[in-house]
Amino acid sequence: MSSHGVIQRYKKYLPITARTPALTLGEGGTPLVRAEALSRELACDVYLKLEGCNPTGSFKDRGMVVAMAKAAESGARAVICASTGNTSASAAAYATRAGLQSVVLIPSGQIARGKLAQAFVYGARILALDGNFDRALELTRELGEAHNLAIVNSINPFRLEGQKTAAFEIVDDLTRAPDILALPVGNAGNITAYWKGFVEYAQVKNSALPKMWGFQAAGAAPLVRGVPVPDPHTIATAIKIGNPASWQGAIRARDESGGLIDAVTDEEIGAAYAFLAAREGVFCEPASAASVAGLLKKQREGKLARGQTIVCVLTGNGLKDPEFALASGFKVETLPATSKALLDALGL
Ligand code: AN7
Repeated sequence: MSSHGVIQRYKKYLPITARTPALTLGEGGTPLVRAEALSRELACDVYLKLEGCNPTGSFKDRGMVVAMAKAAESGARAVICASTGNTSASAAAYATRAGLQSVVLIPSGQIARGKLAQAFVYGARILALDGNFDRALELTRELGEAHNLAIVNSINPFRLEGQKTAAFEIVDDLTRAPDILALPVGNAGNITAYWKGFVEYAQVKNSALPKMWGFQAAGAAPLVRGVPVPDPHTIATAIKIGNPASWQGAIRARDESGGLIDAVTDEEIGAAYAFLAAREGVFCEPASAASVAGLLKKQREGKLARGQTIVCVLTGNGLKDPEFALASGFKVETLPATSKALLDALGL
């Protein structure tokens, strides 16, 4: 069966009209895989939502397809976004698909290479700023409003509408809501959208509501500190954000669900990233591993009860950031092309 994507599958829950183009690159329908090692480690039933399996390798595609379809429907000719990388890759792909030009503002030198490669190949106009993501988003708002460019950051409500479909899929796949949903938090659109999705589905399907557990990087944790961070820093460049646009949405998701938003250090993120690859066979990007780092931290603190059903959202594919993957001591052994050399190297 061909893949019809988020708009087709969840049309009745989305602001789709007869004039909205049936845009898709096959987004959504991502795997929910049981994490065997992590379940043992946490004495819980843990699942990984592999959002890196989306067409451009991140969760952004779900919201982007709806935002882009609505932009095309409204007659926009070009779209603009600020990005730590994944939004730009997704915007560039879906803009091309919709026949629109994309303009992406990125913090110079702070975007993982895979994401930059995507924006380039899909044909975005890439503008690298001498400034951070938060400044890029301010400029996006200014340009978008003044020059009739459709803004496709998550301040565009259609992004959150499409994004909420991930919550629907989790409830459909588990045949219930999890007890806890763990996810990384940057600009806070995703946590806001998941909560909206769980609440809407609870009304339709009578499903329960999970506790929302969001995790920020310790050097970029404005929601944990309660004030914007003017100069955020973390190895997880995707979530290097000091003043999240959906601040209130994140706080509401946390408080209405009885959840929490906490910080994890770069060391904890790196350890969770390595655990997922080496023990689960799942290669995600560093920011995504913040969700697992957070669960491991809560368990160490004695704040994770046994036996709960947990879904951990792995927001982006590990291939996005090959430099991070290879930075910790990767070395290739080059050998003569003989079976003897190979057997000697293996000690057989
Ligand atoms: C892999 O691409 O903000 O809290 O500009 O790429 O909804 O912002 C990316 C964010 C988590 C945080 N994981 O989600 C962007 C951008 C990955 C991400 C987040 C991002 P939000």
